[in-house]
Amino acid sequence: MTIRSLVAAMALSTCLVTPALADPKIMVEDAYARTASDSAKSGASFMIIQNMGDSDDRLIAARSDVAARVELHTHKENAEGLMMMLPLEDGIEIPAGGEALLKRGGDHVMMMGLTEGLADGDVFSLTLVFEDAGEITLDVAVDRGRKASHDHGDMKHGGTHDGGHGSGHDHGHDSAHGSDHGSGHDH
Ligand SMILES: [Cu+2]
Repeated sequence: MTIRSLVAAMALSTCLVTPALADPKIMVEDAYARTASDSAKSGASFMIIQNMGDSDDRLIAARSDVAARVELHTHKENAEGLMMMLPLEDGIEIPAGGEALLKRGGDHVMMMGLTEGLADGDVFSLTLVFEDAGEITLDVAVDRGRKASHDHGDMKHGGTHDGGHGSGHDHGHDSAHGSDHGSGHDH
């Protein structure tokens, strides 16, 4: 992987991937993708989709420039006990005030017919289409080092997110506003 894509991947992993909306209904957190190899023809994306609104929503489609086709898949055990992937015709529901967890071995966004392949650390743009919230485009980094289980009860992860976000906002706003207004008015 290149230095540039590594830096991009690191930056992505430390911040929320959200659209620039004033009051987003849907927030996508912790998105990452996997491919079996740099030249693999397919890959999958995983993430946590949170519904901050008071009505249910549904992920109904997805697309990306890096893939000929993007489908919503899940894994199911067949009669022989093998795990099979199959398309979710009705999409993925995200209940009001709840979340949908897209993880390995479960629901996922399947990218098929990768045009140039995706190497570890590559970042690509993925557009999610929601029934109610409309389209949300996010950057997803390929991360083959990610462990299989996507445990939401990870205290360390949640703690750094909340702490960094809260204090950063408050300080930035107060000082910037105060000095700008003061000097502007006097002159
Ligand atoms: Cu799949």
